[in-house]
Amino acid sequence: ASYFFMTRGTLIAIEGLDRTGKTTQTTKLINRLAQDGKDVELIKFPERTTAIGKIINTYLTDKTFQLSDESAHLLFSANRWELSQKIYDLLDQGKTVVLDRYVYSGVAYSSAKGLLFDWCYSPDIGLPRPDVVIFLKFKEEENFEREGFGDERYEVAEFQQKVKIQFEKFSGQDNWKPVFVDGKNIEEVGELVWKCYTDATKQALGPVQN
Ligand code: Z5A
Repeated sequence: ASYFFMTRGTLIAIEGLDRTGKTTQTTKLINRLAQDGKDVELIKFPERTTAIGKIINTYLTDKTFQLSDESAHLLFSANRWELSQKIYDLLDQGKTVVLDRYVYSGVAYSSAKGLLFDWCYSPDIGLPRPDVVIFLKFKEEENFEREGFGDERYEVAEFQQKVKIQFEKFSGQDNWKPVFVDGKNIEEVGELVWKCYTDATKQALGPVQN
C-alpha cells in the first residue's frame, strides 16, 4: 500500500495599527504566495458579512449605535470563532491562510479602552494559532496622516498610542515578527514581509492549536 501524507498549510496573520498598510501588504503577500505555487486563502477580520460581522460593521460605522466595550469585544471574538473551523479545514487541505487582523487586534483595541488584558485574551483561547504574526509598526506616528484615517470609530491618534502599547505586549511570543514601515515604500515593506514568511517556514510547522 502507498500512503500519501499531506502537510498542513501555513497560517499567517498580518497585524498593525490603522493605516499601516495591512490590506496593501496582505494583497501583495497573497499574490506572491500564489506566484510561488501556493494555494492561498485570505480571511479579513472583522469578517463583516457574517451574522455577527454585520453587527460589528454597524458598530464601527455608525457612531450612534451603542454597545458596551465588553459586548463589542466579545462580538469581535465570536466573529473569529465563526471562522475558526473554516481556518482549520483550509489548513488541513494544505492551503496557506492569510489573516488580515486577528486575535492580537482584538486584545489590543479592547485593552486600550481599559478592559483587562487577560480578560480580553481569554475568549480567544483555543483559536488556531498563527505560525507567524507579521506586525506592521511605525516608530513615528506617520500613519495618522495617511489617507482615510479618522473615518471610523477608533481612528484617533491618542487612542492609537494606547493600542500600540497593548500590541507590544505580544512581542515576546516566538511567532511575533515586527516590521518597521517608516519611510519605506510598499515594495520595500513587501520584501520585509516576505522575509518574515520565508524565515517562519524554514522550521517545521508545529500544532496550530492554541
Ligand atoms: N478591531 C477591534 O477592535 N477588534 C478586533 O478584534 C478586530 C478589529 C479584528 C476596523 O478594522 C477596526 O476594527 C479597527 C480595529 C478594530 N480599528 N479601526 N478603525 P479594519 O481592519 O476593517 O480597518 P482598518 O484598520 O481601518 O484597516 P484598513 O483601513 O484596511 O487599513 P490598513 O489595512 O492598515 O492600510 P491600507 O488600506 O493597506 O493602507 C492605508 C493607506 O496607506 C492607503 O492609502 C495605502 O495606499 C497607503 N499605504 C500603504 N502602504 C504604504 C507605504 N508603505 N507608504 C505609503 N503609503 C502606504
